[in-house]
Amino acid sequence: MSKNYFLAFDLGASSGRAMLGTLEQGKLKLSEIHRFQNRMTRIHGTHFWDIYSLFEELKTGLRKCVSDFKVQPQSVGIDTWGVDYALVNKKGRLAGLPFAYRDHRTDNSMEQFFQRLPRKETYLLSGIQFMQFNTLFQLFASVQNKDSELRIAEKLLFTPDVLNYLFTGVQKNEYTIASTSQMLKPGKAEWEHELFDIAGIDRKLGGELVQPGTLLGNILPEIQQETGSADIPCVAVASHDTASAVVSVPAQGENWAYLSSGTWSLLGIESPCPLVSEKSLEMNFTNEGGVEGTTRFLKNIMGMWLVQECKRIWDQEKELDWQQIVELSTGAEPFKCFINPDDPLFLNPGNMPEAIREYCRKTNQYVPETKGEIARCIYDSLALKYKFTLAQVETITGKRIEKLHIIGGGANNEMLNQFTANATGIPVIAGPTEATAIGNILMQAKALGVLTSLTEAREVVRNSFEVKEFQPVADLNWKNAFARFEKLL
Ligand code: LFR
Repeated sequence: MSKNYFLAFDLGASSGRAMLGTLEQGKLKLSEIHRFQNRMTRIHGTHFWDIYSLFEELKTGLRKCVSDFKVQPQSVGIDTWGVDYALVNKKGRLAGLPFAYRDHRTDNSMEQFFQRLPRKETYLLSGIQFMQFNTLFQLFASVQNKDSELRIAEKLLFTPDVLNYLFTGVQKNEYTIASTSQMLKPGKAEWEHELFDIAGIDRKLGGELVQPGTLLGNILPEIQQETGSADIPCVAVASHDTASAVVSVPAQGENWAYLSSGTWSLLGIESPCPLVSEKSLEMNFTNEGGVEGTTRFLKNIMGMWLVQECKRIWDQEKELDWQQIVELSTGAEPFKCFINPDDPLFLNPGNMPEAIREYCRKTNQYVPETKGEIARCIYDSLALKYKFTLAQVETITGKRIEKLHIIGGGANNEMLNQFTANATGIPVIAGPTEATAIGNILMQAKALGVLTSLTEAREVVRNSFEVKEFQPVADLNWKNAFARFEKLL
C-alpha cells in the first residue's frame, strides 16, 4: 500500500508550525518541518497580526518540506485561531493589517450593539457565545470608528481564508472558521444578513461559504516556483483550529466531552445539531460549526493564556520552562486562593501576575506572592472551572458525561490532567497533543479521497497515537474547594 503525504499549516496565537503527515495503512505519522513564533504587533497602541510574515513562514515550511525533507506533499491545508479577518479590496489586495482579537478596541462594542439588538435576539439569530472579540463586534467597532478600510472592502476573509487566498488566488469562506464570527445562522453555512444590517456591515462582504474538506484550488505557479513544490491543491480543512482539534478526538460511542487545551481551553461536546435555548444563552455556550454537519457545542475558558502571560513576565527576570512552572506550583500550598479564569480582567492585562494579585485582593482572598503560589492558583482554578463548565453541559443537555478527552498541547500537563480528573470525578483521557495538526491532515486525506469519513479519521487517530488515562481520586479537599470556588463566580 502506498504512502500518502499531507502538509498541515497550523497557526496559533503564539506560534505556528508546518507539520508533515504520512498516512500509511491506516496509521498516521507526524514530522515537524518548521516552527515559528507568532506575536501580535502593537502599532500606535493598536494590536495587529503581521499576516505577511505568516505567509512567508508558511512558504518556508513548504520549501523545507520539499528541499530538506525531500517530500512533495499531495496537498496543503491551513488552520488558525478564530474570529480574526482581513478585508480585501476590488483589486484583490488586503485593506490594511488584520486587527488582533485581544485588542481593546472592542471593550464596549457588545453593550453598544445590544442597544440596537438585545442580547437574546442576537443569540437566537447566531447561536454563538458572547465574546467581545467575535468578528461581528469587531466589524461593528470598525463601523463605529469609521475605519476607512470598510469603504474599499469588497470581501471579508477570515485568517485561514486569507492565507488560502494568498496561496491560491481563491477567495472563499470556510464554514467552521466563519461560524466563529457570530454572523452565520446557527448550525448553517448561511450568513445571517439581519446581523450584518444591524451592525451596519455591507452584506456583500460575506462570500461563498464552503464546507471543510473542499478542494479550494491549486497553489499559484509563482509559489510553486518559489518553494519547489509540485502543482498541488490547497484544501479548505476544518480551518478553525478548534474544529480541526475536535476531528482528532480519539473517542468512540457517546457521553464523552472534549477539552481542547492550548492558549484557550475549549470545553464541550460534539452535537448532531445546534443547541440554542434559554439555558445555553444564560450559560453563554456556543454552537460553532464542525465537520460533517456536526455542531461544536462548547464554551471558551481562558486556558493556558493565564500561564503563558505569567511566564512572559517572569522570563524577563529568569527564563523558566513549562515543567519548572508546574514544579514550582506543586511546591505551593493548594487551594489558598482562586480566580475566575474568565474574568474580563484577564483577557489582555499586560501584567498577568499583577492582575491575578489584584483579583485576589478585590475578592478578599489570600494574595499570592510567589511564582509557585500564582501558578498553583491558576491550575486549581482551571480544574475547578472545568468541573463547573462540565456540569453546565450536563444541565443543558440532560446527559451525563462519563469521560473527558483532553487534546492539544495542554494535555502534556499531567498534574493538571490529574487535578481535572479529581475535580470532575470522571476519567480524563489525555492525547493526542498534536490534535489540531492531526485534524488538519485528516481532512486533507478526506478531501483527496484517502479517507471517507470522520469515523474513519478517528479510527486512524486511535491506531496512531498513545493516550494516557487519569482516574479520579476521591478527595474531599476538591469538593470543599469547589464550594468556595462556586461562591466566587
Ligand atoms: C483557539 C481559538 C478559540 C477561539 C479563540 C479566539 O485557538 O481558536 O476557539 O475562540 O482562539 O480566536
